[in-house]
Amino acid sequence: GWTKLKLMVILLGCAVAAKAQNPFVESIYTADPSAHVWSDGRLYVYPSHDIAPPQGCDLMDQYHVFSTDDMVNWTDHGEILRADDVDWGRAEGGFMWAPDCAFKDGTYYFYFPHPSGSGDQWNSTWKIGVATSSEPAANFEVQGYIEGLKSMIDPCVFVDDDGQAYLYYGGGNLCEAGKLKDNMMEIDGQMQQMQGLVDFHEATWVHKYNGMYYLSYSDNNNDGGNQLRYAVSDSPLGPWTYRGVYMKPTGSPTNHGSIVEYKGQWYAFYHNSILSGHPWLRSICVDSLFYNQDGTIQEVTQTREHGTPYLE
Ligand code: FUB
Repeated sequence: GWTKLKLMVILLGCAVAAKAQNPFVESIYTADPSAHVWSDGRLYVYPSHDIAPPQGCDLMDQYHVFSTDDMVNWTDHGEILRADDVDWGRAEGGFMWAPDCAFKDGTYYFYFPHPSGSGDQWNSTWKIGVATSSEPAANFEVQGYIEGLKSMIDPCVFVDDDGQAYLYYGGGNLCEAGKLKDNMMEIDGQMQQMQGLVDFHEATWVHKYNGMYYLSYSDNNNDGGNQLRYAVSDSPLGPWTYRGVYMKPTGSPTNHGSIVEYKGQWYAFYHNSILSGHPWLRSICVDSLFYNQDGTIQEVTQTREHGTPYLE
C-alpha cells in the first residue's frame, strides 16, 4: 500500500544522496567551477583544468565543460577551447585560468583570462577573451578580447533579470565591474572599483537571491588556504555590505566558488586538493548552501570523501 510505496521512495532518495561525492570530477584535475543552469534544464560547470605533472598554474591550456541533471551523474562534454585556438594569446600557451559563461539572445559567451605576452610578460598582459557558440558545451569560436580592461583575471558575467549583463573581474586587492553592451563583448561606460569588500583576493562571483545581489570572492588567508567571503547590495554594482566568510579553507592554497540554485536547492561550487594531495592539482566539488531568514549565508559544510594520492 501507500506506506510501503513511501518507504521505497525514501530509501531510493537516500541511495541517490549517498552516491553524491566530492570531488565530483575524478577523470581530470579541475578548478574554479562556474556553474550555470541553462534553458535545457541541465546544470553546466565551466572550470579551469589543472595539468599533471604539477607545476603551478602555468601549464593550464585547455577547458572542459561538465553537466548534470541530478547532481550525481556528470557528463564530461570534452575540451571546448585550448590556448592554440587563441591567435592573440602568448606563443607558449598555458595560463588559461578561471573562466565563466553567459547566455544572451541565443548565444553562449565563454569568458576566459589568458595572457598575450610571451616569456615573463605573462602577468602584465592578461586579457579577458570571449568565445561564442550556439551550444553550451561545444563549437566555441574565439571572437577576440574585451578592450580597455586592466591586466586582471577571473571574469564573472552576471545577467540580471532585465537582460542587462555586468562584467566583474579582479585580482590582488582590486575588484572592478561595469556594464556590458548588448554584444556582450564591449564595456558600456566605465569600469568601476567595487566598494565595501573586506580582504578581497580574486574569484569574483555574483548571484541574486530574493532581490538582493551577492558578490562572493576568495580572500588572502594563508592558513589552510583562501576562504570564500561575500557581501550584499541592492545594486549589481554596489556599494557592497560585507557579510562574512561562507566557506572555511579547503586545504588547497586557492579557492574559487560559484553559487547557483538548481531544482529548488542552492549549491556552493568550489575546489580542493584532496584527490591529488598536491596544491596545484585541484578538483571541483559541490555542497548544499543554505540561507538564514535574514538572507545571510550559513557556513557551507564541506563533504570530503575522497583522497587518492597523485601518482606520477
Ligand atoms: O586556476 C588559476 C587561478 O587560481 C584562478 O584564476 C584563481 O581564481 C585561482 O583559483
